[in-house]
Amino acid sequence: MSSRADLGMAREELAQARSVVALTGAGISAESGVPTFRGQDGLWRNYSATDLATPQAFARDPRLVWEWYQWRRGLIAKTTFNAGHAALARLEAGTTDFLLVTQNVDGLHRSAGSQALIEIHGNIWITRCTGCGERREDRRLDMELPPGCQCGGLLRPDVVWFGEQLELAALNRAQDACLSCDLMLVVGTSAVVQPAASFPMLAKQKGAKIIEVNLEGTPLSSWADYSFFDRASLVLPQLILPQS
Ligand code: BJW
Ligand code: ZN
Repeated sequence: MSSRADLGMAREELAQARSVVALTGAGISAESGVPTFRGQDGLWRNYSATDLATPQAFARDPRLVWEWYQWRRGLIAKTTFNAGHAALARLEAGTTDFLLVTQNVDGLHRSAGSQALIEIHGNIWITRCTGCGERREDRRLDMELPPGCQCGGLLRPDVVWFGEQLELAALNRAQDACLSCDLMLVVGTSAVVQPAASFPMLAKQKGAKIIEVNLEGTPLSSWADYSFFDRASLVLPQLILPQS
């Protein structure tokens, strides 16, 4: 566990780094009111991942899967970005080469102003037609379920479920950035879902420094250069100071 003195050192490393990748997970949005997946109040406590977040579940019962997504969309619609998201948007503005790789589908990083952003598990506000493949932003909370496309196909949320491939271009861009960065910030992820869970090790093997921010220990904590075990909305603003 890193100390207050480490906070100053980590801040300095971040300020000096030329190329930075930030990898975020559900924990950064938890303080905005978006439920996480694992842990005490996580979604998988009350819902089964295999019943809801797999292509098989959608094929079996698209209405059930959509009801769960509409409930989550309703929750997310009421939230706004927090000081953790805002700090990462600031970091982008002040870093020569920056990429934010998020596993989150809530869109809060973009609302906070992040632009160099890859949403590797997709976005809950975009639908994709299982027939013609068309993607479009769709923020409706009151449509009949499951929604259909003009082509007659069924719409699905444009997110990546277990057993599905991540979009190759996004995956390659994220992995390339991990292989060439000087420093990686890993925030609010349990680091158990592949392939994102292996990104920090890719960076570490190429010599990057790893700074972790999480409420609790993760598989990364034993080899990260710094681990700060506190809320992302408290730690990130201390690591990434406002530009003077
Ligand atoms: C705070 C905080 C605060 C809280 N401040 N911190 C290799 C080995 C074994 C298995 C596999 C493998 N390769 C692939 C697999 C299978 C699978 C996988 O990884 N399974 C593991 C569970 C074992 N992966 C896949 O299927 C992926 N596809 C793939 O790899 O394709 C190729 C392939 C397929 C099949 C076999 C082999 C290869 C796709 C993964 C898609 C994940 N999808 C989901 C749902 C997205 C849509 C939706 O939102 O509905 O993505 S699952 C869910 O988990 C979601 C998240 O993005 C993802 C990660 O979760 P995250 O963000 O880490 O959240 P939590 O809740 O786990 O953690 C929150 C953390 O925050 C905690 O640590 C807290 O302490 C912390 N925290 N408050 C700071 N205030
Ligand atoms: Zn269609």
